[in-house]
Amino acid sequence: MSIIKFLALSIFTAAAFHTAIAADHSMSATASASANSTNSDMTDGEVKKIDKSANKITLKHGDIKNLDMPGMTMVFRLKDPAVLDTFKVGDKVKFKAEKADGAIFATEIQVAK
Ligand SMILES: [Cu+2]
Repeated sequence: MSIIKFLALSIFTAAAFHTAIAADHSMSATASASANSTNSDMTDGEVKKIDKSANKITLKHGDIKNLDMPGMTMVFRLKDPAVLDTFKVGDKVKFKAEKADGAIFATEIQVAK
C-alpha cells in the first residue's frame, strides 16, 4: 500500500515538474518572437521635407513590409504633430507606417542612432 502511494506520488511530482518546464519554455519563446516582430515593423527613412502647418513629413523610406510597399519618397501624415519639432531635413529616422482614413501615417517616428 505504501509503495503504491510512493510511486503514485513520484509520478505525479515528475509530471508536474515537466509541465512547469514546458510552460516556462513556451513563455520565453513567445516573448522573443514578439520582440522580433516589433523590430521588423520599423522602417528606415530620411527626412526630405517638413510641413508643420499641414502636419506632414516627406520621407525617403525603405521597404515597408506591413503595407507591402517598396522604398520610395513620399508624404506621410503624423498623428502627433509635436514630433516635427524634433527633426530637421536630412535626419535619418526610424518609424512605423500605418494606414488609416485613406492616408498613411508615420507613427513612433524617432531619429535613428
Ligand atoms: Cu511609400
